[in-house]
Amino acid sequence: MKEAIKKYCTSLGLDTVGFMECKRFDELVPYFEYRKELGVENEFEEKDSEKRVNPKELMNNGRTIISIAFPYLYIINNYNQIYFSKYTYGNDYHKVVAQYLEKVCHFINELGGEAMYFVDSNPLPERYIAWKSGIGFIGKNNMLITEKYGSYVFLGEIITNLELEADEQIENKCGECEICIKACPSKAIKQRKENDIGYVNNSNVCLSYITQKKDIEDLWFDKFKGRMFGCDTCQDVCPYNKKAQFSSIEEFKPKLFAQQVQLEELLKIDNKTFIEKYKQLSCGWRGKNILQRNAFINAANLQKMNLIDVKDISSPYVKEYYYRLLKHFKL
Ligand code: B12
Repeated sequence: MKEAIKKYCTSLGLDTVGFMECKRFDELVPYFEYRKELGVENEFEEKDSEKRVNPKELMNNGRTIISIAFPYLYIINNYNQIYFSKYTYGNDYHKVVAQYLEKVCHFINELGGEAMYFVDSNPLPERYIAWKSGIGFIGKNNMLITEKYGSYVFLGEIITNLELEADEQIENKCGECEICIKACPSKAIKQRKENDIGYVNNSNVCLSYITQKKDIEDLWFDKFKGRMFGCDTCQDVCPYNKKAQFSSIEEFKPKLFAQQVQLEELLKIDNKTFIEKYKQLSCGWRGKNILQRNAFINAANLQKMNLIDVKDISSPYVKEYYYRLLKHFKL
């Protein structure tokens, strides 16, 4: 049955699939507590630590977890002054991955098994599961890095009550390389110290988080450096991504307005434009105001605040950033 499931996934264009036993991750408990002590836990992380380490909380008769990688790379370099991160060029991965996983679940049902699927906004430690399922290793930048597609993959999981043979995990291949640590603009990636349990990167200063965070301090205004949403720096510099293969998942094909940022449209964005265009992207879940704010911050960095007419700003939240930016950049 394992081979039948892998063959079916391959027929969907998913050729990076791994299997692990569905069990409680006791080894993660001290790790998550250690991160809590260090204050590097992020507001977007699951709060219920038992749910994080015990997949049986999600499916109590679960016997196997299947981890599937969804490659999304279509364009390597984006030389525009203002740019979205690669993972938000195409259709929202939460929806796309869910559609594929649903098909695999139906296939497992036909084999007589029960199956539940998960992608992103769930308590499962997806990268850890992917590592333990043998589809890649976890780099110093905390990214799950696959052989074929590098780290430019989304992850999705299926828990099933079928007992399927587990795969071998792949050991870390970073060695002495510290390119991502040096390249991270906000020093969010930490050297692993002797007594560190696992990586303790501080995602609270990760620029990907800052572009998604509701309330940010002025000190971040100069650090956006063209980032509209998300950050790819630690991935773009990773040697394992130099030979990353392009995706063939049609739904992740870049949309022109995401590939080439329409600054004036984003500065004056209204609900209609947001719902028709940007809500369809992986950044859509964070809402219109965060996108408009980020457009303001990038316009200010490029001395293009003249493109903004304060009368067009309907949101008090965005208007507050408008005046903070004028003051911060002495405009
Ligand atoms: C919250 C979150 C964020 C937050 C916080 C990230 C963070 N703290 O890691 C923010 C907004 C910053 C973020 C950013 C991004 N995210 Co995000 N995010 C998540 C989410 C929802 C939870 C992650 C989490 O719990 N992190 C807590 C840490 C501790 O867990 P972890 O990152 O999995 O780290 C594991 C390893 O360190 C591992 N480990 C490694 N070595 C060792 C050794 C030992 C002994 C032990 C015990 C453990 C251990 O254990 C950890 C636990 O799993 C996951 C989905 C999920 N449910 O997992 C997506 C997810 C991790 N994000 C994803 C993506 C694509 C991104 C971005 C690349 C988007 C972008 N371009 O901006 C960036 C990458 C930033 C980075 N370098 O991490 C993908 C990653 C895919 C991949 N190839 O790795 C995921 C899996 C979503 C998905 N379904 O595809 N994200």
